[in-house]
Amino acid sequence: MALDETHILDLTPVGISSLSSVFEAADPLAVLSGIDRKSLPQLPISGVKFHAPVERQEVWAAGVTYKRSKTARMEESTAAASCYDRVYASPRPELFFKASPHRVSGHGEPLRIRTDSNWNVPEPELTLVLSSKLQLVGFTVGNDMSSRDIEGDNPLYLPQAKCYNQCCGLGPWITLTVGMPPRSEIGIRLVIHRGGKLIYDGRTSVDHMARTFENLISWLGRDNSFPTGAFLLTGTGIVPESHITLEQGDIVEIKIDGVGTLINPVVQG
Ligand code: DO4
Ligand code: MG
Repeated sequence: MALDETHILDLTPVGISSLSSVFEAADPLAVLSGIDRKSLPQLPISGVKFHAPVERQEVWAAGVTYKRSKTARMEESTAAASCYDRVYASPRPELFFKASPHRVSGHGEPLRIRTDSNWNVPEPELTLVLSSKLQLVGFTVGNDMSSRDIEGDNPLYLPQAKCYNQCCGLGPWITLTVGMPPRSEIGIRLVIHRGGKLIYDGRTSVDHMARTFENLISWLGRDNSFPTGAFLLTGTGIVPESHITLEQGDIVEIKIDGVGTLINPVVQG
């Protein structure tokens, strides 16, 4: 558990060694606030290796929830333009399976460019952390890595553009729902560095999302169960201009207000 910007607390001495033991509790906040922090070991963040904050949960994603995503997709695919246009305004959102836990990278771990793709971007997305009852227990930062040439070639290729090894970043940690600012104050920033230089800097606000969290969760839960909980990336509102594609060695930084900054190096598959 993060204590402040510089230290984390080791909760194992009080018997908390999994995320789900907190998230499946009737009141996750009560579990954490009932702990006597002074008695626990404090570790400097600089010496900690972060794993993705995912255990056995499935990772799903919503798409075309911001106007910028709709426009970018309509530009990348003439064949599918009307699909993107319609889904933005339809009652039923676009929801897709993004990753099983072994495909997810945590803070500092690499994210991959597919070997068979030449146009790849990060997608910075506020990510909902859901209990097995689909209760919204927290938020984290998500990176929905996407191969735009594969997705743009044919919408039926979407699962290949989205789901492969090291296709998803999550982390660095989870903020409980009570700790988040109101939606109108959650800014998202995406920065890409190449060879020590800034090559992209974009921002949006969750306030520009066309759907509510509750709407996305209710569609995800239709005739669908999540016995170990789920993560739901809520879609991107930042899409770099069409000439930008990720390269081996790029550093992708995503900052979401209320959570923190997820940083990943990019590797070429
Ligand atoms: O339909 C393509 C994917 C959309 C997406 O991932 C997004 O809008 O974030
Ligand atoms: Mg996305």
